[in-house]
Amino acid sequence: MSIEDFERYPLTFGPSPIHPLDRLTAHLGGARIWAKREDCNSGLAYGGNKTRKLEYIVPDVLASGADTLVSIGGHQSNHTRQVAAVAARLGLKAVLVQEKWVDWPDAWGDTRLDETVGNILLSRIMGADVRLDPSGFDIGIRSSWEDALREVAEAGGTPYPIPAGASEHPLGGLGFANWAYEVQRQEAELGVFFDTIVVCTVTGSTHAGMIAGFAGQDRPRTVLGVDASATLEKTRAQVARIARHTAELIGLGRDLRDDEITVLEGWAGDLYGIPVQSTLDAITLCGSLEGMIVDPVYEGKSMAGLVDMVRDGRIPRESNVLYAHLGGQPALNAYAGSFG
Ligand code: 1AC
Repeated sequence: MSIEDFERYPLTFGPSPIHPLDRLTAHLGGARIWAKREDCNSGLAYGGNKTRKLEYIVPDVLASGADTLVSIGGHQSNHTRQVAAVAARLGLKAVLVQEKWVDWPDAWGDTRLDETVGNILLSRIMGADVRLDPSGFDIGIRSSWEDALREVAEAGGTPYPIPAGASEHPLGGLGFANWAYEVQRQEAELGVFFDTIVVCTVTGSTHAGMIAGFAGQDRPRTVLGVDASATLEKTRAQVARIARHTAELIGLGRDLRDDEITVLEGWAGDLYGIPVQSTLDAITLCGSLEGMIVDPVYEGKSMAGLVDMVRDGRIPRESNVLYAHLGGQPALNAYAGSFG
């Protein structure tokens, strides 16, 4: 089997754009920085990394005869927003369990933003059945989600289970394994080789898929996953498991080495979803230098990691770095007070 053998239901515009970040590069005075933009990869509710994963899951949804996608995330989950969009596009229902993954009043002292604006607002607009749940953050399989699946079935529906971030779905790593091959084709067009990839990692399948996809290519490169879960060991274990599973699915033909799986600590802060000073600095740096918007939960943290690693030389000056923008911006609305 190879990635080409898997059916893909088109939800994206095609290859996501890659462009240089010249002013950020000049500001850091080091490696050449580029971005690959999953935040503008689709017309479905602003797209994002999960839209790519869902391209490989939708054929299984359609084959299953399901009428309801059942998924889970935090109140500001980008994943559940993209599930809601895909359900709307397919004419299916969506039941979304939205847990209280972030227990933090916005700087204005108001937690209600978290459950009303940004991603959750978009999911409601798209007609999803949004179910708030008081449980806190955890990247594992959740009983609230299993309850929702049972309730849909008991009500006569046919549920299709999509776990958090689509990560623990058996096909969840394929979207970003394919991304790795897409990067290789774009490199040939652009005449550049990205020796270093920087990506945010939490539930793991975006990062894991990339690892599996790049592992099958001739030229070695470094894939740096920047942890934003603040539950480092769980994320490390999940990335490794999904990367190995995906590598097997796409016929890599060898086991992944441990040194191909890198999850870095240092920019998550103490808790998932809570921006720290380096996150806020990275957000305003990208906004003011490049007009590129990154978010406080995911991309602000991976960008903070990139900035530090270029500055301190962990990413060498002669590197070509590809920053994976995964598209978390809608959550920014819930953090408005941080920028007031
Ligand atoms: C955590 C999966 C995740 C989301 O958006 O819900 N990235």
